[in-house]
Amino acid sequence: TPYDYIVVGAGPGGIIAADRLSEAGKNVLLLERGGPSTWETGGRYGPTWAQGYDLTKFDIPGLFETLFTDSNEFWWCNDITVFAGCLVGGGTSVNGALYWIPTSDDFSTATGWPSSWSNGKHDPYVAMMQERLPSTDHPSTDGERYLEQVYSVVGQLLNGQGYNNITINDNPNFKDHVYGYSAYDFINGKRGGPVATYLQTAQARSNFRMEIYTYVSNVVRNSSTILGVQTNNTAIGPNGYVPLNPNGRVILSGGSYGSPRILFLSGIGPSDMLEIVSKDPTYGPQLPPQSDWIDLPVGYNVSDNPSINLVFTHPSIDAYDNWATVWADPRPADAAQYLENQSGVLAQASPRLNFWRAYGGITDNVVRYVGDFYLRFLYIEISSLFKQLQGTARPGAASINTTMSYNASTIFTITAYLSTGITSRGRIGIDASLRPQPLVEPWFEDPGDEPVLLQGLEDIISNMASIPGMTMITPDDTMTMEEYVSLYDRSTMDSNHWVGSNSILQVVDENVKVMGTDNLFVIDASIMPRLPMGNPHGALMSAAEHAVANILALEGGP
Ligand code: 6FA
Ligand code: ABL
Repeated sequence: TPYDYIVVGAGPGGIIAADRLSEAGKNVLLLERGGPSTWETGGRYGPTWAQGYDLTKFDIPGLFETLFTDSNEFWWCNDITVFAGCLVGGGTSVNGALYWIPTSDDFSTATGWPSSWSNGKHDPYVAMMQERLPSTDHPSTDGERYLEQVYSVVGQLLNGQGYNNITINDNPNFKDHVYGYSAYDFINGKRGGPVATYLQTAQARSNFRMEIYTYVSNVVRNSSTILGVQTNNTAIGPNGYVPLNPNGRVILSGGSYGSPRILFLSGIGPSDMLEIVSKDPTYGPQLPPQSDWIDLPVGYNVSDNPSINLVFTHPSIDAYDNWATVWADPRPADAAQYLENQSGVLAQASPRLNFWRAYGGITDNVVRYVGDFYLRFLYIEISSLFKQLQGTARPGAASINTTMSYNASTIFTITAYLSTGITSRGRIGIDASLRPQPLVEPWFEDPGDEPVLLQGLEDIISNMASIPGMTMITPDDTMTMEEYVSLYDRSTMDSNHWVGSNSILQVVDENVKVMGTDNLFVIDASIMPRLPMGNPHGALMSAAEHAVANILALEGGP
């Protein structure tokens, strides 16, 4: 059967697109290279302690940290050199699920969005997303909060720096000197996200079909017109080829690394990348003739938050065994509580507190009154000097570097990220084996970003002496913060928040159509021209709502 729409990649972008297209009555095929994730999708990889309860590693929020320490790592894309989820749900099946309602700045022209997406025009799509996917800062089904010692200690620290404590997603525009409980898109104490919501409504429709373990190498085109997609799945079409209806459309949702590769293999992108493809014995001969190559800056303008970890101890902290026992040998009472009704420590991923602070040229410092607090409100216009610091605090630590002796059962981490306003940009491309990877690493590529993150880190610990018993063990007392930052292994500054490789207004137009084509679109993190203020998947999902609405409204389609 030919399809009206073929969507490539079942991450958040692809799932939301496929759901809305099928809701509009279109005949939709969603192709995903990976396999199932949560129990609901057919996934069966769970801990022995949860056997008989229909729960996988991806369902149980408290198993989040074990994704990085398990030797069976089938969920990561094995041909991409950074962390990327290759399974149903993409990144949203393996991420920390921190979920932030976008700020009005996240879709401003100052951050690279078209005016048709700015000045309130994006707001309806944020509302649509929230209706499908509410956020919670108390994911345990009993409404209680667990393992909150990190919140108390870091909250006290930030109070001393003039921060205010708010419910973050009730005040999305307040992102300066604020902190609050970590918010998630977990539902009923389990991983929720687009897989538990949008994908379920799509799958209930007869005009929707999903094929897993189906890898799309390229689109097949006649000059500017896409005719179909080439896959490795010979069960869905002759030689794996799937055709479109005559006026059908393809939407690429393979993520910030996956979608650029499909474009390169389809003859779309900078000529140095297309030359690499042309030398490949399998894919070179399938490239369109050079006269049909479409020269677009695919892979440029890439950003990811530079992030740096600080590790501390405090006698009040329960580091939860650094999450090392939750998979094979969890605390029995916590496992029993979780199995009984999805409540307790294991109903939440590791983060406990998130905070934001703005640095540099804020254009409006108006004090506005909210609830019991005075808050500084960030004006919509962002000057190029302004850079946003974001922090996440959690029990445990991924790595510790100290000669000091310390009590490992009381460790906790503060990760500081630089987001909106960073001026560093990198480049994503492919190597001779066609594996996507960073060609230019984006962290601190512009020398203007490093001093701001350094200042942010120094401010975070500025009043540490006022918290009795709080000790920093990485960096330890043998090193200044400046030395720590300058020696920090650049490749470990990866925050997994890659955006920009198919930036809107550069590679895709305001309707997310790939420039120079008639019927090829992109809906995933790669279209976001700048990092949003928080971890990106909230802003990405409202962007997907907006993008698919534009596509449906665009004439000439099926
Ligand atoms: N974002 C947040 O907002 N909060 C978080 O807590 C958070 N944590 C993490 C995290 O802990 C990790 C380890 C990672 C990797 C990411 C995190 N993120 C977080 C970022 C967030 O998950 C991503 O920004 C978001 O998932 C990006 O969504 P996209 O739709 O752009 O792309 P995905 O990579 O999620 O999905 C692409 C899908 O396409 C995958 O399922 C992939 O298998 C499939 N695909 C790719 N190429 C394909 C091809 N050629 N053929 C078929 N399928 C393909
Ligand atoms: C995110 O948005 C980041 O992309 C993740 O890196 C982060 O998780 C989650 N949210 C939660 O804050 C961290 C883990 O807590 C670490 O243990 C792990 O080493 C790191 O991801 C790997 O990048």
